[in-house]
Amino acid sequence: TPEDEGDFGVALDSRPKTKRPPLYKVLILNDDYTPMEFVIMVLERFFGLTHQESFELMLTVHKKGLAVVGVYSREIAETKVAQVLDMAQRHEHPLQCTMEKE
Ligand code: TYC
Repeated sequence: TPEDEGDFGVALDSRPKTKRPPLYKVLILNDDYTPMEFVIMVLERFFGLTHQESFELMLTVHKKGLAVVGVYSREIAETKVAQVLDMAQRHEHPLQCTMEKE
């Protein structure tokens, strides 16, 4: 252990281990075909944003190419990505959504 072993290699480090699980950013990517209203609806439905917040974030993605739409544990992030991709596929829109470790 990092400290307090003395000459004996005995673990005397009493600091609690507080390692937290990694968080993942969920990102939405711009494309030329997905309707703006569809992106707004997806952000409202799956990311708990208001219509106003969703409108502004959609415009950020439209102008900048991508944006982080939320930060979650791995399992929740995977679910959000799957929900977005499934909804996009079912409406035949090319909207892309991915996740990235923080
Ligand atoms: N660029 C799209 C359009 O002009 C709108 C759009 C915004 C698409 C955000 C995807 O993640 C996106 N219809």
